[in-house]
Amino acid sequence: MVEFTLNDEQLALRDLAHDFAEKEIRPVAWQYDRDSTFPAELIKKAWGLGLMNYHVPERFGGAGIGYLDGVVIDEELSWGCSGISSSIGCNSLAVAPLLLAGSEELKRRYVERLTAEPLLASFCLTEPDAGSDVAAMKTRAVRNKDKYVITGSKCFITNGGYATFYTVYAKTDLDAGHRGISCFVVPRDAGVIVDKHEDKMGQRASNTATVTFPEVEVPLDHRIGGENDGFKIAMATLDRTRPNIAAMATGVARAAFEFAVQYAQERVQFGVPIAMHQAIQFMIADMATEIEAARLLVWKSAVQLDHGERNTLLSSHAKRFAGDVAMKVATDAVQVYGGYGFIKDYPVEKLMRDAKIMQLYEGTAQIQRIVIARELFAPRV
Ligand code: COS
Repeated sequence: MVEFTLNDEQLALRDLAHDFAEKEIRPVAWQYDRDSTFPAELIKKAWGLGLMNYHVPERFGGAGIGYLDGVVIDEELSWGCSGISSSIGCNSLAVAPLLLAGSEELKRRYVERLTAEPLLASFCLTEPDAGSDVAAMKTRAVRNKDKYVITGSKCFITNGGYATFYTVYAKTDLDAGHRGISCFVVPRDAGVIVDKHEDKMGQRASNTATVTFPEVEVPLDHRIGGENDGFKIAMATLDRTRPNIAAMATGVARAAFEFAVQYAQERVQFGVPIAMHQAIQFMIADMATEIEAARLLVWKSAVQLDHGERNTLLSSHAKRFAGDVAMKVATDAVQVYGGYGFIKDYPVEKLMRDAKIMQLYEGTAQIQRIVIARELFAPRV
């Protein structure tokens, strides 16, 4: 049977996340965007409520909730503000490789720290010359007796400036392309340098940094999974986290849609609220349909994970579609506001800027189409 309804626990999680978004995130979201304020206090509160690290199994101090539960939370938090929600949600991306392939000892030592204290971790994959083309990375990890020496630089790292540890991808075999990458956990105090805080178009409350590893040494047991298994660990991680980005995109779209509906009922032109004009109605109708469709893909891609199935195709469907929907709906919301939509005093201008990243991070809309086409023409099992 196909179920499109949430159970009581999921409804309670949704209410908890919505309440937090409405009462804690929304009141500061536009100010934090303007000032590019990192939401440290909100992160602590979200941690206290269990809205962070929620997939971490109970034996490591987490709630161990499912993937559908997670995307329901993320849509609500991003309805509040996707910059703040990126900051709150980033730990899930950082620990996914550890949960997937890390040793019990590494999980105890690192994952458990995040559930014991409101600390942050970051996922370090992207480099200046290796964004979509992961295998082109230059960061390398050289084995030296009982240590790996990691040298290189990673860019666009969410929470990079505030992380206590990093999950880092580096070449362990320079000649083996994607088969020569390994994944490591690197504590910040091993000598990691945070170089730069990016001044971004949107999601300005989130911290995006360059993180450099100048011959940073980690013990051999800090490798996550087998040597040279890193590329597959990265891909499997993204399969698990792209539904969350798609959920966040749906939350941004829903926020823009709600503002547009409200404004269309208040704004009078030609003697009637503009909601009475068919041109506006059609835009609003399309927004509503697209948001519903995005959410269905998000839920389906998450439920597939809850069933223990590989979700590469659905994860990319959801990420591609919901990202494009967020951009279109937010742009149309600005259109409904007319000239006022272009002014920072009105809420939709921020949402349009925030929406853009949904088509970029965790794999661009074009990369998602590549994944979809490959899965269709040559499905992997
Ligand atoms: N799960 C497990 N393994 C996977 C996988 C997945 N989802 N996708 C690919 N693989 C495996 C393949 O099976 C292949 O294995 P073999 O070595 O046994 O042949 C290997 O990984 C290489 O796959 P592929 O040939 O598809 O690799 P490409 O270098 O062509 O890269 C893309 C594929 C472009 C899809 C990948 O590099 C990608 O997703 N890039 C975007 C990265 C990204 O999202 N960056 C954002 C920053 S992270 S926040």
